[in-house]
Amino acid sequence: MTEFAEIVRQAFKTDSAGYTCLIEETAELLASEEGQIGSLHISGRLVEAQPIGEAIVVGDLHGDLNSLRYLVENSAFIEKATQNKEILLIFLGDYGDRGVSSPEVYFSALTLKQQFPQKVVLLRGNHEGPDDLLAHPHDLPDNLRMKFGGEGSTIYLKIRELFSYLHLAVVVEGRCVIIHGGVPSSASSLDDLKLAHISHPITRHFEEILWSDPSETTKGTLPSPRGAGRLFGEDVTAKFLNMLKVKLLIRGHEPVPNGFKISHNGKILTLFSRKGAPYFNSFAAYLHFDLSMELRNAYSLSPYTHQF
Ligand SMILES: [Mn+2]
Repeated sequence: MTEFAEIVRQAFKTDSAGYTCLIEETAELLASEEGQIGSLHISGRLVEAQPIGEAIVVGDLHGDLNSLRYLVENSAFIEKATQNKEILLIFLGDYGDRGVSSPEVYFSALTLKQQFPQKVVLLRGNHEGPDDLLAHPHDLPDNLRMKFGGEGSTIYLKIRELFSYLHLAVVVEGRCVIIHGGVPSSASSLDDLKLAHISHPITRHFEEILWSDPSETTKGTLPSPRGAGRLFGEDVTAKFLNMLKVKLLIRGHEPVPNGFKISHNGKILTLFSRKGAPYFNSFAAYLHFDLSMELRNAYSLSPYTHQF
C-alpha cells in the first residue's frame, strides 16, 4: 500500500518525464474504459454504479493539496481500497487553478486513478473544459511552467488532451446523480449524458453539465452570470431526477462558506472541498456515505457530510 503522503512526495519530486508518463498512461486508461469495469458500467462519458458499498465524493479542489490529503487520509480510502472493500472515490472536477498546488493535485488524483482504476472516478469540471469553453482565470499552464520550465507547455497540452476523456456523470441506480455543475435542462435520456461531449455544441447538455448553477427563484432556466451554462430552477431539477429515477443531484462548482449547501428543497447537495484564497470559506466538506442507504433527499446525507 502506498500511503497518500508518499504520493504527495512523488508529486513534488517528479520530473517532466514522470509527469508526462502519468498523464499519457491515465489518458489511455480512461479511453479504454467502456463496458463493465469492476462494479461500474461505463458508456461514453457516463458511469453507472450499483447502490452497494461506500462512496466518497470530493468537490472542487482548485489546487488545494492539503485538503485532498486530509480527506483521503480521514476517509481511510487507500486502506479500504487496498483491502478491496466496495468503495468509490468520486471527484467532482475542478482539480486545478486558483490554488498553488494545481500540478500536484492533478498528479495525486491521476495516481489514485492508476492505483485503484475500478474504485476512482474522475469527473470533468469547467476548469477541464474544451477549447471553446475555457474557464478564467486559468493558471494551471503558468504553474506547470514554474514547475517544469519550458516543458511545462508541452505537459499542459498533454493534460488538456486527457481532460477530454474525463467522465461527465455518475448515476447510482435509484439513489443519486453526480455531476460537476448543473442539470442539462433539455436532456431526455441517458444517451444525452453518455454522449454530451459529442453532441456539443449542437446541444447544450455538455455546457450545462460543466457550468450551470441552481437558482431558488428561477422557473425553467435563465442565462448565467458566469457567461456559460444556465441558472436552473427546481422544476428543471425535479424533471431531471425523475427521468433518471433518482432522489438527488450531488454537484460541486459553487464556492460555499460552510463546505456544503442544500438547494431545491433537498433535491441538490453542493460540495466544496477546498479552503483558502480567494474564497476564505470557514469550512470545506466532503461526503462519505453508504450507497445502499435509502435516500429520501439531500437532508438524509447531512450526517455523512464531513466539514473540516
Ligand atoms: Mn466549476
